[in-house]
Amino acid sequence: MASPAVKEAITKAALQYTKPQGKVFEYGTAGFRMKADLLNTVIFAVGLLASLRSKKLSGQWIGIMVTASHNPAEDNGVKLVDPMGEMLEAEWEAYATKLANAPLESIADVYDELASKIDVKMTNPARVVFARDTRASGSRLVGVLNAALTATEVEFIDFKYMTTPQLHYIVRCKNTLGTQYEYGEPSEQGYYEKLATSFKKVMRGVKVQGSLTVDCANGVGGPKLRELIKVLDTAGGLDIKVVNDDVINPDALNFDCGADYVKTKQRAPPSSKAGALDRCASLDGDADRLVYYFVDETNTFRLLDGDRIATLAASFIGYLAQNAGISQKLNIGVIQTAYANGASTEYIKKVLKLPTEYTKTGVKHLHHAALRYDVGVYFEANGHGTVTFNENAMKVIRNTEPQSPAQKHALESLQALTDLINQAVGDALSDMLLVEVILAHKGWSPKEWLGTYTDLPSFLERVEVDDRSIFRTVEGSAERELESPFGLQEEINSHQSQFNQARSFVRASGTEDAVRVYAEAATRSEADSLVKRVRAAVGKVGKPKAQQ
Ligand code: G16
Repeated sequence: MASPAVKEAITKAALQYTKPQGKVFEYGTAGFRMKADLLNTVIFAVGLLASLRSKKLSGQWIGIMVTASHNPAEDNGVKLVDPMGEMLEAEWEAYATKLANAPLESIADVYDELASKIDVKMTNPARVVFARDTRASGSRLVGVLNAALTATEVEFIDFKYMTTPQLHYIVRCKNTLGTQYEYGEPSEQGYYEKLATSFKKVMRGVKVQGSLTVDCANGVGGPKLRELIKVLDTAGGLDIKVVNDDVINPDALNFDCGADYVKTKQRAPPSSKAGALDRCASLDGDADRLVYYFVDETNTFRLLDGDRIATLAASFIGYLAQNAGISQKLNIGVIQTAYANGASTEYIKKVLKLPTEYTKTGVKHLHHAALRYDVGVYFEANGHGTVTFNENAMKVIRNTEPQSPAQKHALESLQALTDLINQAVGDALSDMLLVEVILAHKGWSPKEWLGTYTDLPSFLERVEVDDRSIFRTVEGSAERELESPFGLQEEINSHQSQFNQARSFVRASGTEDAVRVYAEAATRSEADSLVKRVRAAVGKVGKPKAQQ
């Protein structure tokens, strides 16, 4: 039971805020996300939940990130980070939802009821670290968070502006400090140094060719990338040109730039001045997503998305494991979602000869599936992902006695990769260094990378509907099949059957008030016709807002 004094403090603090009328909150794909002015009471509830979560885990540090990532500037959001830097345990999402919907007058009782239900020892300490992206609403929301953490007597540290993956890194470092799983120095500088040191190790003997232009979505990734560049200090010949790093104009965030823009529009940001074959990359607003691209000699835009990063990483790790003589001891798997281009899955199975699995959208789902492999490579097509190495993989890499200088080099490179990769969560800055390392080792330009397989033409559309909650997918279908609205899946199937190598699916977004429609097919015109037909079918049942 919470003490009467704490309950009183919670009620007093909560009543400073007003709950938006008639709004039902839900912990979605990546926490709570919506228009920033609706978020006060949700943030307050998240502060309370973090206190319970930390107490339940005997005072381990819990992270809270205030961000809406790829969403427009007027949105904001909040998500919780578990002790090893992973997303909040799924069962607790329901508790977050419950607290977020509790009336403010009785929120202290709901807090107390939850504490009993989850069997939290209330005398345990609670510790929280938090950070935010550069959105204008962030400072107000952090103020609300402060109020909730103070009322519940939580020890907390405000890390101010950070990328989402940096905060995940800090949480993992804090909880592993002084243990055999020590992950690094729990500071921003420690993060840069870990990346730079491992990058230098794995770049021994090779050099990056040409420069890399990085579009930072006018988000927190811009200033943080500049810090990383200082610490990297031209290691490996890396020459990064930072663009779209305006964090002063609040409306510039994710506007006509960033990874989501590039992936969904399949074009470079209009501001891009890159020439033919120039290597370019885009981050999203909180720097957890990364996509690469270039314009070829015929001025055609070429995208290298998350599927491409996954295949590149899996093939390189497989190659190093082979050279190190440990490939028989490591099972490597690749985790994708329904958005993965069919050609990438074929390539993974037939050329890389690796197992693949599909999960629902949301890195939290992919991460868990990845952990079932010694080396789990997971990326969403949108560029969000990483690689995990389990304890067995770490032991094999660390303890194998090299039989030749080549094996020694491969083992050392693998070891350095385990430090270069942010294993806690998808991290655009760490993923960018990983891609640069692999391209340098292979001596590839993005053109050779693109040449590994040919994507099926695809389209991803966003449709605004009256009520997206009616679009429910069949459990176990990895969101490839709808169970409701009734009849829509049959209609999608019938359109799909009329095109070659065609696939289409519909799912409700968990971060935006919209439904997503994906289609791919053998040719661009077939994919285009399919996406239009499915979009129209969604429109019929969902009554798009614009048509009301
Ligand atoms: C978040 C999640 C991703 C997910 C994306 C879109 O990304 O972390 O795993 O793919 O939302 O999800 P949905 O289609 O449900 O809106 P981010 O970069 O916005 O945090």
